[in-house]
Amino acid sequence: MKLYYSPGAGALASHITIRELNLDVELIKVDVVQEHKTEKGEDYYKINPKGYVPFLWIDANNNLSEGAAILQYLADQNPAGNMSPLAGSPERYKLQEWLTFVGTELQQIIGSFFVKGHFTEAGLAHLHAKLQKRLTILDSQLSDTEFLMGAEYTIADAYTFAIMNWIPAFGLAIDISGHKHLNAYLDKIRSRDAVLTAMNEEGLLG
Ligand SMILES: N[C@@H](CCC(=O)N[C@@H](CS)C(=O)NCC(=O)O)C(=O)O
Repeated sequence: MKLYYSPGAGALASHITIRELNLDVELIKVDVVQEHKTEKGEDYYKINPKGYVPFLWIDANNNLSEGAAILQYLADQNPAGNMSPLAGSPERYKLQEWLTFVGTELQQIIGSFFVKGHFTEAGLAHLHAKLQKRLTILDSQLSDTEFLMGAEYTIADAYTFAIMNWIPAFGLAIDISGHKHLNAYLDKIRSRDAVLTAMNEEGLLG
């Protein structure tokens, strides 16, 4: 298998999961900001016509794009690693609810701050207010449970961390100081060995 990623992108969640589960996956860095080429100079659009990361090449006949799908595929490669409830279980649907929340709410709203110059002042204020509501949902969940799904650390946590990490990594002007449970949770995830390994491999530790 090969994971196409870009340093600090949402693909960090897949990278973390690979390290958590000791999966044998080759990592291939892609420039998705300017050239859309791999580090070997291949045209990335020929590999993944969508042009974005993450992208998982499984074999000559199978591949996956979209972070939430890739994360579930990776977790299912090592069920003993407990990063996802088993497919078909009621808990799996709850996990999918969280993955969808992270992908469509957190990732999309926080991603908008990369192009904040395109918004009016009122538009930006609306985005900030909307994001704070989403962060309150997370904070409230984490006041009751250690991780999003309860006591077990899952791919939904790796995904949340990867997206929330955009704020410090890219210096986004988003204040999360009012969400103490969320902050403690992110600190706990940041100190995991697999997370530090993946971040180090992406050159994110300075
Ligand atoms: N829907 C995709 C979105 C992935 C995405 O937006 N990736 C960004 C980096 S975080 C990217 O590669 N952007 C480059 C581009 O859109 O060309 C997912 O959830 O995986």
